[in-house]
Amino acid sequence: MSAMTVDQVNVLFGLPFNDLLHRAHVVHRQNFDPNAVQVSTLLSIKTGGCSEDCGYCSQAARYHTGVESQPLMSVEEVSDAARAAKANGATRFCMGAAWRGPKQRDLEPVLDMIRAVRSLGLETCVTLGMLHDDQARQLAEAGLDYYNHNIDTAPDFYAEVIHTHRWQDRIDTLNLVRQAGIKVCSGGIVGMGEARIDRAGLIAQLAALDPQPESVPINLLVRIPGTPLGDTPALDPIEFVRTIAVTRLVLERSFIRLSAGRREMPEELQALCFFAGANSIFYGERLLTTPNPQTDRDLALFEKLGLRPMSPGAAVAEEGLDKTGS
Ligand code: SAM
Ligand code: DTB
Ligand code: SF4
Repeated sequence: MSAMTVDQVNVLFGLPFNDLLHRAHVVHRQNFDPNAVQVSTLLSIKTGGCSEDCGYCSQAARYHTGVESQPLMSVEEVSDAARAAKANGATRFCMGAAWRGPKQRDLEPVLDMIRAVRSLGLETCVTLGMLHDDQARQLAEAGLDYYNHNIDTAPDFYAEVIHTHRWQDRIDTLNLVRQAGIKVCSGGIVGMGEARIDRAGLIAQLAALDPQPESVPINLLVRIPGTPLGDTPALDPIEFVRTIAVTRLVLERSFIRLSAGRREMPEELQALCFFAGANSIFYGERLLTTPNPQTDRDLALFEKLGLRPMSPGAAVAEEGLDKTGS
């Protein structure tokens, strides 16, 4: 679907639930194997002590969240973690650093990590904050497959949550990533106290990226005590499913990752999200600083739902693709 206005996206949010889920599922089947889920494992390669003030984040130095700062890991430690992730069935390895953006002396070891993870036959993804100059090109040269950089929320709501950088700075980095030929992973967080129109704004902005991001993580806020958003009321789970369904309708060919917040989601809620068009997860017992579901629970859920992990690079699966949408 081509880019839509915020109001058009908002209309989709207001559809009767059954109509919305049916439409989203038909679009999902037209573009993907509905029973295959892309599986990524996340590792925090540098934790805490971040200069930024993102109101949801456990790693901002200014909030007292109990997260212990840890310096950049060694290439060997990262390689070991990637090998273990591969042995557990992950096909993509995502490395996250709590930086506003990397300094050149930080970037060099990260380039080595990318080469090392790639050499194991895993897809690579990093999320390092804002990039400048030719950092994106250096990442591309090291063989990076994906750069994760979330626009997080609608432009109008952004300044309610983050004051140390601007929404437009995120877009500027995404443009550098795209120009360097790296695939884009960009999504956002819901459940931060935003209104539905802000969720529509987030999705409309993601859809307006040209080309649209290959991967779209939808995070449900993990409420971290000590952060400004630590006491935010929970988002209604049905509204969360609607968010996934609308994202599928508007970003027809993007992978939609059911990201943070899965640990608090009952199986039936996750199942509805997979039906509504989510087809990627973080797999492994930790996100960055908070727990993710146990791997045996995820495997049991896959088994119950007849889902299977997707092979790497299968952006549009030929097998099982249902052009009729039936
Ligand atoms: N520092 C880099 C940056 O901000 O881009 C990379 C790491 S940052 C932790 C990556 C993303 O994780 C954020 O943009 C946000 O979307 C997500 N995130 C962080 N804390 C979260 C939380 N408590 N709940 C849900 N998502 C969160
Ligand atoms: C994304 O969209 N979600 C991930 C990853 N990209 C880097 C991070 C989720 C973080 C959840 C809170 C934590 O563990 O600190
Ligand atoms: Fe820093 Fe990223 Fe957390 Fe913001 S989201 S405080 S930039 S680690």
